Amino acid sequence: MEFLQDAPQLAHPWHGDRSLHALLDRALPADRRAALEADLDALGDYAQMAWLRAARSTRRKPVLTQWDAWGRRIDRIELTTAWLEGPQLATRHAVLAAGHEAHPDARLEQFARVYLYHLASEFYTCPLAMTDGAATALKASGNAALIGRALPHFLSRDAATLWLSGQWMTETIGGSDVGQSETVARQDAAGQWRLHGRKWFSSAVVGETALALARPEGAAAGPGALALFYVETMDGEQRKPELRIDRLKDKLGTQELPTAEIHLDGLPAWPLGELAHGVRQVAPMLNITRTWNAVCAVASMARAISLARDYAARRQAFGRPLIEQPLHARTLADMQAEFEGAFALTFEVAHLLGRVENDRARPDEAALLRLLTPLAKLWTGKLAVKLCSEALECFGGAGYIEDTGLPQLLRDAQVYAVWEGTTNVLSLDGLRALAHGGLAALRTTLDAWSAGTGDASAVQAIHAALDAATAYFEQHREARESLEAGARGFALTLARCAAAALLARQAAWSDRHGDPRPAAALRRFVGHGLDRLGAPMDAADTRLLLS
Ligand code: MFK
Repeated sequence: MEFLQDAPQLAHPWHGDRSLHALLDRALPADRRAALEADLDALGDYAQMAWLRAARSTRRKPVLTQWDAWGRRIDRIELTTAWLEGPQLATRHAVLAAGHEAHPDARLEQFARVYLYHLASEFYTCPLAMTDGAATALKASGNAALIGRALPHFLSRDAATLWLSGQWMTETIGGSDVGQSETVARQDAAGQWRLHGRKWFSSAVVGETALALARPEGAAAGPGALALFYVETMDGEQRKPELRIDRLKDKLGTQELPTAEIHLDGLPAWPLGELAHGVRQVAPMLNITRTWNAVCAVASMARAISLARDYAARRQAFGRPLIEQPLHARTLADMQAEFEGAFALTFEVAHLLGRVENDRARPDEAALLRLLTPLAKLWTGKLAVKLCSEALECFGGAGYIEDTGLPQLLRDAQVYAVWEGTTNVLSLDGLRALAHGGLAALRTTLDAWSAGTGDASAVQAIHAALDAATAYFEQHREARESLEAGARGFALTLARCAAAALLARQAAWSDRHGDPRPAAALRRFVGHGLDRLGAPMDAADTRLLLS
């Protein structure tokens, strides 16, 4: 009988996740922690079922049918099974609604659900993220009519009344630089605003609503003159004729997600607030979707590590299981330590968000949240690609074979660095956030987070890296070009400092509860180095290297 290798088995994503258990045990009051259990159990069950189902099924993509047999424009999109199950799952387990409960722990509890649901949902979390962002932007706008109309649908706990929102920003002329948008808003004879233009990356075009940037007719050029509008896409069961889906994108990953190019041909629209400063008005949405992005990126890392670990115990090479091979074990341990750091930072952002939204944060914590949100997004976006790539390698050639389900992890992970602002755009946003006092807030908070640890060398490393980052900022703050040129290394250094301090806090708590593993993660994470500033490079060398 020929040798047959066992496939990797997916451990229950909730029962088997010690990081999530330790976090929730530490951070939540006992009654709220207990109340969460049923949803996390069910979402973990669903995730395990979805992994097994995917292994037995032919992979499908959404299909756009633009015309019916009689020539009527229909733009119907057929969705995958997980997407059809999405409204039920999301509402039954309050994946959106839980985050908007009036409680400082609401966001942490919500994002624990998101983390478990994300991969099984086949990125149905994308429209959920945008809907969450739209709910948050609507609340921030104070537009009572739109809040009354849309919010009950966005936060519905009943699949029959759930509405999803898109986020229509990107155009052919501008992805990062949305200020160049060409979509125009015109008022018709009755005073109704209508949108005319083309949106080039409409993620998850299935939503009943969207928030869209457009330039009111006659307004000046540039970002400040853009306005933010709310639109509805459906007339009952029919898509509105003023919205045309030109085609679905053919993407590297996230293939179950119907990302579309669309034309707006007079689609009725309602401004959220003033008819200008649309970027400022959409910013609350961006910060929410960026938090989802980070949580989903760590979910991909957790999945990749879980499968690679399981496989390392099953696969024998050179006379023993891979996990007993010192170099392979070390590789996995390195991945685990980086994951734990990213996990700690991401869920701290989620927790802080809930405290800030519920007026339970100190003033400097609002500044801290503003800074840590882009840092978490940009770091986890890159790290997910790195760890998923490393995980595929842990399977040798099998990791390169489609029907193991492994390559999809890597292809999907690439989106986290691109969505919602690239790494460089987010690095620049980190600089923008410093205007609100984020650096001082970070310094004070890092000390508080790491105060209880017995790991003096970790504390020393955190201080040294933060001092180096602060010195870099002080040295370049008046020289915008060189400050921006080093913004990525600066942002990554701050992210790693924050993650190390958070690991120190978790390690101190876990030590008291008899678990020495987070302390080992802290040592290893710090051992990888916190300072990512890199050697300075002058602009002349940059030009030479590009010439
Ligand atoms: C599973 C996970 C799912 C995740 C969801 C997936 C959905 C994916 C769909 C997409 O990817 S949609 C495309 C997303 N596109 C972007 O994220 C755009 C990236 N570009 C940027 O973020 C640029 O930095 C930006 C568009 C914001 C630059 O625009 P501007 O107008 O040149 O910015 P400016 O003038 O610096 O800022 C305008 C105002 O917004 C300022 O406020 P004031 O007017 O009061 O001075 C800024 O402070 C404010 N602002 C900008 N970013 C902010 C912010 N405020 C708070 N938070 C921020 N992040």
